[in-house]
Amino acid sequence: MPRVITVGAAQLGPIARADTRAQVVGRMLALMHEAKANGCDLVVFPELALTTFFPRWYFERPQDIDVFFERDMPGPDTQPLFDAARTLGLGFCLGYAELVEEDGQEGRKTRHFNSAITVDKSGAIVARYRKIHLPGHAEHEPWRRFQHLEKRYFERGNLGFPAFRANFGEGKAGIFGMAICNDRRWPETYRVLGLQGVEMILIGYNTPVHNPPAPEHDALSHFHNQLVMQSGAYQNGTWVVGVAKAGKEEGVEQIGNSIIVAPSGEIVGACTTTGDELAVARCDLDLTASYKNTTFNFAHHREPEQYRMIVERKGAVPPAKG
Ligand code: CDT
Repeated sequence: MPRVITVGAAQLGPIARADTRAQVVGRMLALMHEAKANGCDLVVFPELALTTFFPRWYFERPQDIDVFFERDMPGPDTQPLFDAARTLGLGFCLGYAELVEEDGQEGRKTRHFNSAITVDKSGAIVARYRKIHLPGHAEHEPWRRFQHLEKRYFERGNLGFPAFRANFGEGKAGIFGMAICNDRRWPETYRVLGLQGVEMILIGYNTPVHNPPAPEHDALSHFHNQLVMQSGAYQNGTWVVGVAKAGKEEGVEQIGNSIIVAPSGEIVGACTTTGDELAVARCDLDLTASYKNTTFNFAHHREPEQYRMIVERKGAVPPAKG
């Protein structure tokens, strides 16, 4: 019997800075109900889904930053998502800003991560990921029309790219992985998960149309979005679900273009607006096999020893002789 997981890409339109968590969670619950009505087993929400994309502003005071972070997951505002998972029998993947209080040798330490969790149909958190490729800059750069201060507000993720087994019902178990936004542009993300046999990668993102250091890329933002996820899927024989926070948010235009990509690299589901929208696709996890067992049979065709020789040379091309 094929292992078919029906997935909903639960794109969110803009979230204003003044919007409350309860308002946003209300919108997410509406998408979860729509997903259930469409037969979904799993819905994927965007990166930093509970708030506006706050790294676009420069803040100095910790209290101005920490309001965007969750100390508990679930907390009082997010508990309804977990309750809905249980009552609807619907898993979800959620991106959010995670604040962790740790007791270390030097006393209490507050840590900030750009994180995602996967929750199963019983409402249990089955996996956690913390964003590794943090884009942007750490200092205020007033020349930009808007900031991208992820390197200021987040620590680099410390959990690696772990693939995990999850079960979304009878005949709906598989190997999953998560990545967040800028991670999707890096082949290493997919390959590290691919080497663990991943069958479906869940990715949320917030991507402005305008890239201040390279405005010449703006017109290619949708093309690049699709290019990286389609090639990541094909080259690793995996499903990829990419979900945007879209539309004009606090004056900044963000791409939508949420897509569900098959292991063939083909797009099989897509959002067509820049608002709250659900795109649904039936994803047969067993379709991964014909790629993993043939063209991308890693055990048979990869040449890690050859790659290592180049890495040890640090990738630099030796100077020309003579
Ligand atoms: N949130 C996030 O990671 N955004 C980045 C913007 C980089 S500008 C090309 C992204 O890779 O989409």
